[in-house]
Amino acid sequence: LSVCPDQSFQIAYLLAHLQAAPLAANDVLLKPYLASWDELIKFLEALGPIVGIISQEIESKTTIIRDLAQKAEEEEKKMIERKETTKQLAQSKSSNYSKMDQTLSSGYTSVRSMIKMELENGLVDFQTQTNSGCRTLLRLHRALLWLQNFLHELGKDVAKGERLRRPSDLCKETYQRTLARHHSWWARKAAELAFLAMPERSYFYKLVCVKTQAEASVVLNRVVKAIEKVYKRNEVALQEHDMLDLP
Ligand code: 1PW
Repeated sequence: LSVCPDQSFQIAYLLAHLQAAPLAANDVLLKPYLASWDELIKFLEALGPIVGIISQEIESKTTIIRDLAQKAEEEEKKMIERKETTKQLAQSKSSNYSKMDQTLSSGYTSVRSMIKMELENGLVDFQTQTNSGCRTLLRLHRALLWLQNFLHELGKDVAKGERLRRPSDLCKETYQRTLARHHSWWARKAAELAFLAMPERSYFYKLVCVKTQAEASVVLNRVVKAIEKVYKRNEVALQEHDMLDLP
């Protein structure tokens, strides 16, 4: 995939971040996951001002998780500094400092380490709404299913003579069968406005640097496959911890 000139969104970067996200057999690294979202947000922003406003809501979710990660990192630094002082005072090597390091470090590295750390520290509320990383990830996770479905539909090629469907219709249908059920009446109205403002197919071709539907199919299907892999892993991780309905 080549870099497309004169635009912010780069499908090559999106694919690279998505492919960097899977960790080991069943985990997802948060940094590339959030970087994938940065790129997806650029994609949405390129679709016009109304969709742009809606994507700010998604962006705020990525900010919440990044802020949590940053705070955790600062806490960790402070702890290590404190330990250093205690160490100097005690002047002894025989302690469990290294054990503390392990429990503290990098809770927000991956989806599973975040779930584990937040659960262990009682940060996940199953009854009322909080800004835990887990419930915030769930919002992104649900939105990713919509994007996966939308891009999949957009990437479908048709037989000769058949007509390609309008992106705004595809967007509307995929939204209604995925994300809409999780949204309030107001959010659904906002989404409906965005469907009306959706550009034509040729505009999407430009965004992903292709000229024909056949080329678009190839590119979009690579992205959809990469999204699918990440999505499935997160679905399993959240489901294993009963986190698919976090308020
Ligand atoms: C391009 C056409 C847009 C249709 C798809 C919509 C994209 C998803 C973002 C919709 C945002 C609508 C307003 C707010 C919704 C929030 O309530 C919701 N956030 C998300 C990202 O789904 C849930 O977050 P909350 O309220 O539980 O913190």
